[in-house]
Amino acid sequence: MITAFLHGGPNPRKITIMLEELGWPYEIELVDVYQGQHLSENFLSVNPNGRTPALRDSTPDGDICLWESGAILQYLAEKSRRFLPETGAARYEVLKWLHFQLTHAPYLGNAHLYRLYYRKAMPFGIKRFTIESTRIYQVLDRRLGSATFVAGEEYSIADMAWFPWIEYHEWQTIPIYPHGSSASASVRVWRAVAPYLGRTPTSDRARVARRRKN
Ligand SMILES: N[C@@H](CCC(=O)N[C@@H](CS)C(=O)NCC(=O)O)C(=O)O
Repeated sequence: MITAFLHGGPNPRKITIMLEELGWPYEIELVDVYQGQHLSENFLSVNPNGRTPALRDSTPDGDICLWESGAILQYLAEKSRRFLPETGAARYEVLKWLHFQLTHAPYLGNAHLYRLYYRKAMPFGIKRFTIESTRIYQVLDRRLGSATFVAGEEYSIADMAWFPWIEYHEWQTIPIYPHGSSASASVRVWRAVAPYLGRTPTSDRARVARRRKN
């Protein structure tokens, strides 16, 4: 049985998207970061870095314990042999775009975190991370202008990593309007990101909420 240690942020959501895509049974252990549960001895024995997500897979050969969303996505993809090609250029295309997300998530996160909680104290931080976030969206927008999904023509774990982050685009004050919308000319129009958001999964939230109740 798989146990996923989660709370409501974008990194844990990568894992619920993957588990829901796979349709595998799993249990959720809610780690309430607002109550400090991620710093409890109990959770630190699962993830010494005290962050969610984490995952335990109890297999006949023993427990496999993982943390870091990218490592968890790769593990589940390799175990299921889905959403990550096993060899060749296509595999490295996925890993490249996955690692780009993992290493650049803090820019996006800081753009909204500083804005939400440190608006007065961190004007330079807000400016820097918003500029960086805008640049990251430009990279994605160019890529999605020539590919259906982030890593090419196949939906992959790279999309599962990007999607829950760019869903927060409004928090980063980066509006996304479809091409031809009535957004004013002064507003950036992300022609390729907007339709992409419509192509990626949105249904895991409802399914996960149902699972929590049962
Ligand atoms: N690099 C980690 C980041 C994990 C992370 O920062 N998770 C957030 C939730 S989205 C968290 O646990 N935050 C608790 C805190 O900052 O105290 C990953 O990709 O798994």
